[in-house]
Amino acid sequence: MINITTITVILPTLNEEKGIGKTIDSINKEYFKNHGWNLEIIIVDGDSKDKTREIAKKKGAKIIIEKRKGYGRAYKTGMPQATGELIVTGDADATYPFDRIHQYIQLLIDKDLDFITTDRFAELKHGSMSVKHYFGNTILAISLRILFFINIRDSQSGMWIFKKNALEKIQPLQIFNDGMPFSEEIKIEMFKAKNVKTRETPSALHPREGEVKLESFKDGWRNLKFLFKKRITK
Ligand SMILES: Nc1nc2c(ncn2[C@@H]2O[C@H](COP(=O)(O)OP(=O)(O)OP(=O)(O)O)[C@@H](O)[C@H]2O)c(=O)[nH]1
Ligand SMILES: [Mg+2]
Repeated sequence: MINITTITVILPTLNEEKGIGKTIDSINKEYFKNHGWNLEIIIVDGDSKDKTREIAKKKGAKIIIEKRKGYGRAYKTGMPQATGELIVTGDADATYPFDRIHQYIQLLIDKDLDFITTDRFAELKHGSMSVKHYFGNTILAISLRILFFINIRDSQSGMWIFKKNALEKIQPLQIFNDGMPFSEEIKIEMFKAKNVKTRETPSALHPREGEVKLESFKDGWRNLKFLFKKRITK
């Protein structure tokens, strides 16, 4: 049984002034307080040119600046700095259901799991995923299942809930991909690791706030190539 004093929420941010406030506000802080958990919020900011850092700071978040580009790079810098026994991740664009993270945390505790990934397909809100992205995500998820025998539906979900010490049971963070493939890579590493109890849990996806940074085809193709390369070299 894990003893929790602090839970760290890590949010990578790049010009997310429209989503960061809503994302932080939606966390059920009452539940944390009632359970005696400190809530540490860290944003790993890619040198945003808008009000992202200002808003996050006002809402009590710690700010780490990581100028090196990349979604994965942000997590690689942020995760070692988490002081919590548990880490929760997700985009800062108000797409992920941060209002439900206390439920996922409770599930992790009750079932004594080490790593939970969330399935956005269980509840796609209107306008949250274009047909193009749905198609791309489906191909990537099927590829992951075939290549690595990991039975998950959503290989690209960016919301994970895990024990910080699970990071010691997988490959070192430094060798993870710096870009979007970080998301599928952490799932492969956790689901394939010995002594890491994993689960995918139904979740939801809301429409994005703020500008899109993803380059659908380029990033989708990169993710797919990454899967094949990892399969061959592992
Ligand atoms: N620090 C940092 N954060 C980044 C970088 N690129 C993206 N992010 C953040 O990482 C999260 C995921 O990026 P998104 O642009 O939302 O990618 P996505 O969810 O695949 O695409 P959408 O469907 O448009 O939401 C967001 O919170 C971004 O602000 C980067 O280079 N550095
Ligand atoms: Mg996003």
